[in-house]
Amino acid sequence: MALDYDALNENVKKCQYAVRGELYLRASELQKEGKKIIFTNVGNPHALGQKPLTFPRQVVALCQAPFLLDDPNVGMLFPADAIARAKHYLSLTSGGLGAYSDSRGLPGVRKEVAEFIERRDGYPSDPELIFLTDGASKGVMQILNCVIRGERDGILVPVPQYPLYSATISLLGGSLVPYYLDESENWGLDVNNLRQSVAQARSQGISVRAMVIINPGNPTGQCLSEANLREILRFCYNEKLVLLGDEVYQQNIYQDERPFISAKKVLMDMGSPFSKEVQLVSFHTVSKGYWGECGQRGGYFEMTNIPPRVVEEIYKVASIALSPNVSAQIFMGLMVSPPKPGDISYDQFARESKGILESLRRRAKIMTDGFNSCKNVVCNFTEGAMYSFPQIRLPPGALQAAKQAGKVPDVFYCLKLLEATGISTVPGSGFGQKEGVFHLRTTILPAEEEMPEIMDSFKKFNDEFMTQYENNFGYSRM
Ligand code: DCS
Repeated sequence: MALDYDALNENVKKCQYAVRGELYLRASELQKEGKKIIFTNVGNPHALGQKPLTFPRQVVALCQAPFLLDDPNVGMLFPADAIARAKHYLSLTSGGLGAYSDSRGLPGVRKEVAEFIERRDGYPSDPELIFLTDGASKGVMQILNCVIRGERDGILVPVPQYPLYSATISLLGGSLVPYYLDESENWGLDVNNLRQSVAQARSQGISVRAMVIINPGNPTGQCLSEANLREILRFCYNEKLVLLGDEVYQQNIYQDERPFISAKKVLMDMGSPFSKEVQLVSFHTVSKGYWGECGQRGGYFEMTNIPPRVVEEIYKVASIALSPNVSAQIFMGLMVSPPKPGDISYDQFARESKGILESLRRRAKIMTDGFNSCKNVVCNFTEGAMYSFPQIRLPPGALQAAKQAGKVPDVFYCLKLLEATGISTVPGSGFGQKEGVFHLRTTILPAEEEMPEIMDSFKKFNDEFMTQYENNFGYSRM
């Protein structure tokens, strides 16, 4: 039978997604047995206690329950600007939140996204080239689906990378072409590495078609500089690659030296011929930033220099799924046009969002400092995004013990950490890392007041683990 395991599509079996892999499954088991688990494996802020922003929830609540708008007491429960916004969004739909929208999303919301991009970058943006999606994931999958024709089509992906990319490329039967980020350069991207990766892939008969950048990085947390983005775009121009710019963490910046700058802005700044020719698709989401509305599943992508006939084809494919979530589209509309100074809800909105971002900034530092105080652990500062990705230098005794247990060394370490402390992380092998080098990923999302205790418990476990397995034969290499 087609759904017997042996008969399954091999690409489905090959595909791996570490964020919900072995560690997550074991953590869920332990939780069922009554152990307290700190889930730092997924960048899911509300699951770790982050409160939703008030204004967007008020607006969407009214859109979900439009009969409240007819209630004479509505003004006692909801501020006037939330009521006005709810009416505005309902007027953009054809039948409220229970009706499908256009498969590209509501035209009115796509216009708001285009206006946001124009304000952000200082260049025009066309709503016709913006598609709303169920989270950024669906957008990435739609575009990769259009790019990958078979196993000889290669996609350049950073290593370490977020496994959405490796998993989708496997699922679609394409080839992942890795380029390594340099840990000793704060996970910087060296264009010479890119050239080598492309040359090597070509020598194996792979035609490299697209390049992924994650800026700010997941799991690595680095922010790309403008100069680096320019080099990347020039490289894509020379090599005729579509650039997929994953910019879902653009609001999550924790340092001032390298603010977020979009690939679209850098491309437009470069002028002709680059700005007219380099093909770029940029992704964004409501799951990250200070919104963290992961469960709503809202996202968009913007296409630059993609021919109209191709846009039509992508529209056709999007149409097969009928419509992105309509309530999530409204979240996206609100994210790109939040309350403005002078609006009734502005002060509260600004206070809430600033509170979340400032706390994330402090948590990023507590985590990095905590990791760097541990024996045999080194960690680059989280410049942006939501993760910390420390390198764990495992002593030979630990490598041996892992081998005996039939586990990859970093999986072995993370399982021991989970059993000892309840901290659920993702082993670095799930994101890709250089041979013989080990990491783990945690989010920086646990509540700030719990952070010192979590880091103390990590340090106690780690330092004991290192002492237990240490011997005189050296370490896994840097
Ligand atoms: N791109 C990157 C780089 C991500 O980290 C994520 C989610 C996505 C896209 C997709 O997000 P949405 O589909 O929700 O818009 N990050 C996962 C992670 O690493 N932990 O949690 C989710």
